[in-house]
Amino acid sequence: MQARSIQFAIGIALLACTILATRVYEVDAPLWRLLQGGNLIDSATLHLGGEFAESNLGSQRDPDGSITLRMIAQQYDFVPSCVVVPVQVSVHLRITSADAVHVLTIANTNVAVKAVPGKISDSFFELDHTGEFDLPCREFCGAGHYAMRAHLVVVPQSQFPSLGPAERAVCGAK
Ligand SMILES: [Cu+2]
Repeated sequence: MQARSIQFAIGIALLACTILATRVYEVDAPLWRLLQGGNLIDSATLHLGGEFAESNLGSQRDPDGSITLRMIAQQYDFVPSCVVVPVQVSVHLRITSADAVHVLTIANTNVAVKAVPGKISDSFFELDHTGEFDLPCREFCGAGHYAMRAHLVVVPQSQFPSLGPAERAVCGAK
């Protein structure tokens, strides 16, 4: 009789632990991330509105003079496919993925940013000379991975404010 009730107590304790552990990972942790300001986003509705709506993509000058650059990674390209930023200005890159995990890199620099579906990744970089850079994907993401790349054009600071939103998001067939 004694042994059975000990077994029963252990069984109840194990069950309680399982429920608690599941709850922590499935409910508490995601809720906590969300309350942290959680860079979470629904990858299925990216294009329908909000921060990553098409009209918000590309680079824009913020009121404090810095640049925010928003991009979406998807199999097998980056949107926009060509972006423009001014030289020697801090660029705040915000990127998310519509599908798989991708890594946006700026060739010949050490900039590499992971783009994960459901999450917004933040990164800051500043380029010290004008010119053009390749932005290849460095995370194998499927059959089209090796052709997945965008382009970055770094222009003199004086030239950037005169570019309209359309020009900042598209810089010709490169
Ligand atoms: Cu990729």
